Amino acid sequence: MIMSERSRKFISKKMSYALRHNPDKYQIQLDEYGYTDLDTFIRALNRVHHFQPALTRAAIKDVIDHSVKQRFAIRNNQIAALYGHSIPGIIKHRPATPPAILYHGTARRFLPSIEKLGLLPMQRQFVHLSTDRATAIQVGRRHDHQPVILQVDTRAAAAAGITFYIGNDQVWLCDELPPHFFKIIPKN
Ligand code: HQG
Repeated sequence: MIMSERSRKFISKKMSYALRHNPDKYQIQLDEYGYTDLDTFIRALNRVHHFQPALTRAAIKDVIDHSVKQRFAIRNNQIAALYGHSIPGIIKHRPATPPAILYHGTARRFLPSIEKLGLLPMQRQFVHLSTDRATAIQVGRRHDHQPVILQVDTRAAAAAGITFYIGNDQVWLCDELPPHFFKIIPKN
């Protein structure tokens, strides 16, 4: 099967939308960890979007395998988005001890609010953090061509009772993070 990068991106966006933001539109149910039956999911995507040729398991796997970001997981014939959710019921993630330092890339225009209120989940269920600076810069560039990089002291935050959760190898999640647990650092 040969699929263009454009097709993969289109399918990936629909997958993210269904699994992170609007499962109701697809009439799929997510379990407490965000998983849903893979065949039902594929049928639902085909029903809503009329993919031509119809979406198959192989196509979904192709999309996942060709992505730099590990957005989805498949296990026991079920699929989930690993982070990014905005649906009302909180999706559970595995609590774990993160690396001592994590990063968050954001826009210059958000700084006054972030410095005052801390990092908030905003439209999503959790604050998203990156394991390395380069990834944080990429994340921040989605909001500002000259993003600001924040360095998070996860040990201090954990000692203060903040729980961190694993999204994937590069993405960590947490609830709101008060300003004294992070500082602005240079981009290189
Ligand atoms: C900012 C993408 C004002 C926050 C990425 C961010 C990531 C505040 C924006 C994942 C604030 C929310 C998530 C406050 C936080 N006042 N602004 N108090 N606290 N913010 O997109 O972290 O490609 O919801 O700094 O790679 O940018 O979709 O979160 O700039 O992993 O797979 O509010 O989404 O992955 O923006 O990105 P977002 P994010 P995908």
